[in-house]
Amino acid sequence: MAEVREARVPDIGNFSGIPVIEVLVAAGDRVGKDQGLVTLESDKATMEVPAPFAGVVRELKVKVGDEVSEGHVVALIEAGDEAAAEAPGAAAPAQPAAPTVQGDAPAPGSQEAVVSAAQPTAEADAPPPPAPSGAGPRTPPVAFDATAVQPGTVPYASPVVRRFARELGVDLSQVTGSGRNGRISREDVQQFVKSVMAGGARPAAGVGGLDLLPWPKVDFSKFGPVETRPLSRIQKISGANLARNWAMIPHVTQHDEADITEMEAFRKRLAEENRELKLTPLVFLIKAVVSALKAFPHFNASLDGGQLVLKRYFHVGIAVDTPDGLVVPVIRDCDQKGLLDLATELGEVSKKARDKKLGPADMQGGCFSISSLGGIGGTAFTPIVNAPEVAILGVSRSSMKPVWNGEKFKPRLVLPLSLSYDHRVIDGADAARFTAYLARVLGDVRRLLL
Ligand code: CAO
Repeated sequence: MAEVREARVPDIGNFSGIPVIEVLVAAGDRVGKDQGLVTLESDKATMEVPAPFAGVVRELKVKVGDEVSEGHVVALIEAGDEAAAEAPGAAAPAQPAAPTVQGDAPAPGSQEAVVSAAQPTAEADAPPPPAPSGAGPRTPPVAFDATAVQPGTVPYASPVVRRFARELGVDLSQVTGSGRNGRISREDVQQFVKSVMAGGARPAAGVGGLDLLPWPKVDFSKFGPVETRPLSRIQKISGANLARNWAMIPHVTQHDEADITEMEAFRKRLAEENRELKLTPLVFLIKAVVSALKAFPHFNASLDGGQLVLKRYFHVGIAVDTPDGLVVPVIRDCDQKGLLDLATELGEVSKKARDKKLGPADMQGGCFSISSLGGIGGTAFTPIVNAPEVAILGVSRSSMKPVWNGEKFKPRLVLPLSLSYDHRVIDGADAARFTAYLARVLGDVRRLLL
């Protein structure tokens, strides 16, 4: 008989006492290395505990609702092929570690089930049973921007309560939960509806005291054929963050243009010499942003109550478009890295993001974000500040334009820049100075050496 070994919670950053919200396997299941065993969800991040080796699950040491920290034993696994061969279903191929997106449907293992299962109680609408083991490919250790998700942005309620709210057209984000950790019960929804119908209480004031009308409930099928698709888990979480940031930060967007004719010529030469790398304008933008953050330190800052925290490090978040939604991995210490290093790292994090392999640590600690749509098109847009940062640079597609040089029009390659900023921290004049500075540096990249 092969050796039985412990599968423990790995290093999960600064988290401890994280609830188990889903048990993904059962005793007797055969698991592949890195296959998810259980899902943990704090109020800031979701992660899976992977099997450290292949084998057969002999015993589960945790159940839904248990709280675990680094080093906690979650299962005993009989290691090795021999054990796997004995297990029922051994002929089936091992579940791959990184195939699906979690929570695309309101079914066990979905966002709805996951969120509600984080708050187990003795109520009738108790958490759903764990997802059946071996029921299809497992989620990769998908993780979200732990710094960006704030407690309370995703309403806590069971699937039954969610269904009930949907039937009544109630937006759960407007309901105040009376249960533990703000969990919303059926009674809370009923109470909410009563108060709205009575014309007294408006829908519960949301984050920051917003007093908004309920979301319009429309039966679109009355107007033509429709299809309903659930939002991905990443879309739900990033959507909650974007909504909060848009509602709470007084945004202004400053638009500018940079003449990158010479920069492009240099970039192309460099790309030719380094064909193994994908050297796009974005790496020059990262360097230019670092230079601008040094020149304008209050752009490298965060609001903390009545104080401004100024950062002395230069970690830049890059918005990456993935099939499941937007994620923002962070490239660290960009001030200490050259263009080629940044190109390598950008390629790595983009791939990791698209392969759903980013962990919480990959998305923490950003000072400033860049959202580049330059590879796609457009002339300007309004990026949303990635709180608690205070500014974000949007980049659109460069194009040749006639530029007046004082004597005649010359064809120049012009890059559109759109800087959104938190007007509580940054004044319009400084924003204009910041983008003018960026344009100057990008117009003559030798300035990056200064
Ligand atoms: N102008 C003209 N061409 C540009 C350009 C620009 N501003 N930026 C990039 N390009 C070119 C690149 O050079 C590349 O050309 P080649 O194929 O000839 O090499 C092509 O467009 C594709 O670039 P890319 O988008 O793959 O690479 P990137 O380094 O510019 O960006 C990444 C990487 C991960 C940021 C990008 O792929 C991405 O996901 N962008 C979307 C971000 C997003 O969704 N933002 C919106 C968030 S809401 O605020």
